[in-house]
Amino acid sequence: MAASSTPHTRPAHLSPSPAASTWFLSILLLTLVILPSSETCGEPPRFENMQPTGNVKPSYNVGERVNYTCNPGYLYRPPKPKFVTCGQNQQWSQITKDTCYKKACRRQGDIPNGVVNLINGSYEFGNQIEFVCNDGFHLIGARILHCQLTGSDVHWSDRPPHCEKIVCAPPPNIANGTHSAVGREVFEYLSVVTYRCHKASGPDEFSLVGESQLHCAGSGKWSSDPPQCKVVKCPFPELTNGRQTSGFGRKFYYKAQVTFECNQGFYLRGSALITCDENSTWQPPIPLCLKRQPLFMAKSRPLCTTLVTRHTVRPSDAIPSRGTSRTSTVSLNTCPWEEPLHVWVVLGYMITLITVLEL
Ligand SMILES: *[C@@H]1O[C@H](CO)[C@@H](O)[C@H](O)[C@H]1NC(C)=O
Ligand SMILES: *[C@@H]1O[C@H](CO)[C@@H](O)[C@H](O)[C@H]1NC(C)=O
Ligand SMILES: *[C@@H]1O[C@H](CO)[C@@H](O)[C@H](O)[C@H]1NC(C)=O
Ligand SMILES: CC(=O)N[C@H]1CO[C@H](CO)[C@@H](O)[C@@H]1O
Repeated sequence: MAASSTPHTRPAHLSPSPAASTWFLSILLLTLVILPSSETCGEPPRFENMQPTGNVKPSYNVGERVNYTCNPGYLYRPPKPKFVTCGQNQQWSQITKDTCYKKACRRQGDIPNGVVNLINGSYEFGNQIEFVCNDGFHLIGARILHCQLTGSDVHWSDRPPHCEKIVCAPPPNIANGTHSAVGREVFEYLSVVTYRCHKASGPDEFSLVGESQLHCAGSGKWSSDPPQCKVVKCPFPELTNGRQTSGFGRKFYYKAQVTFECNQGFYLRGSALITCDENSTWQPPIPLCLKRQPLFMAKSRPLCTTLVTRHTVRPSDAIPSRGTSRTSTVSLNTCPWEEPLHVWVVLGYMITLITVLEL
């Protein structure tokens, strides 16, 4: 050990004197001759996949051989040496870790109606494989298998799964409605049923609330819950100081939409568009028309008003839900200073023109 750690290059501070060099070399030679442990190798190299066989000594003589044993899960690949020899140069002979290679689990092919994917590219232990069923089939069992070590051998973590054809049980029946496939027992993957509501016996129709179409999806489940058939009727949408602008009708069933507008001098708080929801309430709620409050004009110029003439053309009252009423508005402001700027510009131009003509 002492010899092998002696530096090969002489320290810089000794080089100027030839006498010192000679003395140093003598000591070195003497050391090599006296110490028998100089011709040895240290411990043999270690690897994650193989170990030196038997007990490891701290040092080995030149020519001594150390055999290797593959770790559990690894197998010896013959052409390469499975041992190291301590050489004259106190170095172990070459050995690489691919002397022992990973064992592989049994090859696993595709399964009926499904395929296998090699997640890590091979069947070696530590790796995984994944099963995927073809469209219209669903997997029963373990989707992923691990190639794992059991004792000194490797095995798959589970049995391969199987792919089962997707079928659905008949879709549920609903109150006051029916579906398009009553009486059928088995539904293939992706088959569709359509629900509809019965004709109501009372004055109000049933509305279909929810999805009208369901399809047989993966794992044999229907794509959604069945719809409901129920009477949905929102109250008449009344708006004080405002009026309805669209969605006229006598009855407001599920999803009916109405729009509003406030009268002149009022502003809308809330949504101008409301929809009748499944619980027979307007969403968002009916808005409010609130009086405009001009902050500084109200008191200083009480004389300013807008004269408004309105003509409303209503569609035929017999079919109120068809068409919309039209309103034409003519407004005249009593305060000229509230007129838009272009009026003043035209006025100024005319005054200038008259003045120029008189000159
Ligand atoms: C190494 O293995 C060889 C052949 O398998 C055998 O002859 C030899 O005795 C073994 N050496 C040691 C040190 O175990
Ligand atoms: C195999 O691949 C999976 C997914 O990429 C990864 O999580 C896992 O660590 C890999 N296993 C090995 C042994 O490389
Ligand atoms: C209707 O009422 C039910 C039960 O009170 C509630 O769960 C649902 O969210 C309501 N629907 C809407 C659109 O508000
Ligand atoms: C509005 C409503 O739910 N109507 C009828 C629906 O069907 C059930 C029974 O199937 C009746 O009890 C309801 O009156």
